Amino acid sequence: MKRISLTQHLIEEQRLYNTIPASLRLLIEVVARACKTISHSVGKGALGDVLGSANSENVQGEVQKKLDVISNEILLQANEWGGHLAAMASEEMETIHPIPNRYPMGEYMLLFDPLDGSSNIDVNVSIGTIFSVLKAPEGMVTPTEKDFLQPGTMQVAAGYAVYGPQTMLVLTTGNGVQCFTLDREMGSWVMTQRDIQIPAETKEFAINSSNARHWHPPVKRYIDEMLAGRTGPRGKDFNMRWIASMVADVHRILNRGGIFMYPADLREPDKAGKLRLMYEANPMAFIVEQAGGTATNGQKRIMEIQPEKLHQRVPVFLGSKSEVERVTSYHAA
Ligand code: AHM
Ligand code: MG
Repeated sequence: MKRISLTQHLIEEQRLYNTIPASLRLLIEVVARACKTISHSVGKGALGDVLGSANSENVQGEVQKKLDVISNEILLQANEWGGHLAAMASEEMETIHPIPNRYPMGEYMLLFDPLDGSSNIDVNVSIGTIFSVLKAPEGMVTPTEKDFLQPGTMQVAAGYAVYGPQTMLVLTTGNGVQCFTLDREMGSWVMTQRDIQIPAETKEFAINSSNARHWHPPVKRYIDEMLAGRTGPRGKDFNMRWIASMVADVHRILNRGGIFMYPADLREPDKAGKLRLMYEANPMAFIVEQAGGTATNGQKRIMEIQPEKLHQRVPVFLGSKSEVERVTSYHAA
């Protein structure tokens, strides 16, 4: 098989669609390189003394793991000096990170969840990095949080790396979704799937059902109907998977279909679910839509939500089109 590297793919996509100028290519390559470094650290585990808690909390009040902090630092350092970015924002930092003024300022803004699925770090289960790329608003001089508050439809690129049995990078720049596998010996990203399409029909769902007693009626109805199986209203049996790493759950859905849900629930009415809009839901929604799937918050397209805060949360329903449409329609009923 002819090996197509990430760089070759980005150059070819630019030639075909004119969507990846050199500075965006540099940005994607730098993020991909940082993901290689994170993958290396993750792979060392106890041997690299990277497991366990960092004895600190992030802005969401969650205990940070050592690898959360290490991954955040790797992404910040890799992306500071290239001249392609104006600012960065991360799940692990309360405020935005403008590019230090010793470096030239670029036209893009990068958001990331440096290591998603933190609860899985210490138990050797797949985890990942999620990122989203926006353009700095016209005329911006000093970046502020407000400049980041653009709906997901404004993303120019989004992707994730999954650190599993293989390390993979899944990427979209608005022309379909490609997957690259890290060749660990060569240290290079090699394209292993082109134009991934999520199967429209599915028999698999992913939700943390330990929260079932707190669900709102539309979610409860949707899940109950699936659990009723062949003799229930859906007329077929469903299977359930929950990895507790969104990256790994979404990766499975991209490959064999399914629906992923993290709804808001009755526990804290003011808290819109668990996942964050800007660096978890939006990039995943962009990827899922580019792969022929759908992503909503139960009411509307996630990518059309106007963000009000950097760390805002959002209910998430994403994956195979027919299932996401069904559970969304239950919310309107
Ligand atoms: P994190 O960003 O702190 O790791 O939290 C996000 C993760 C998702 O990857 C995953 O889908 C979800 O939290 C799992 O939540 P739960 O602990 O309810 O199973
Ligand atoms: Mg996270």
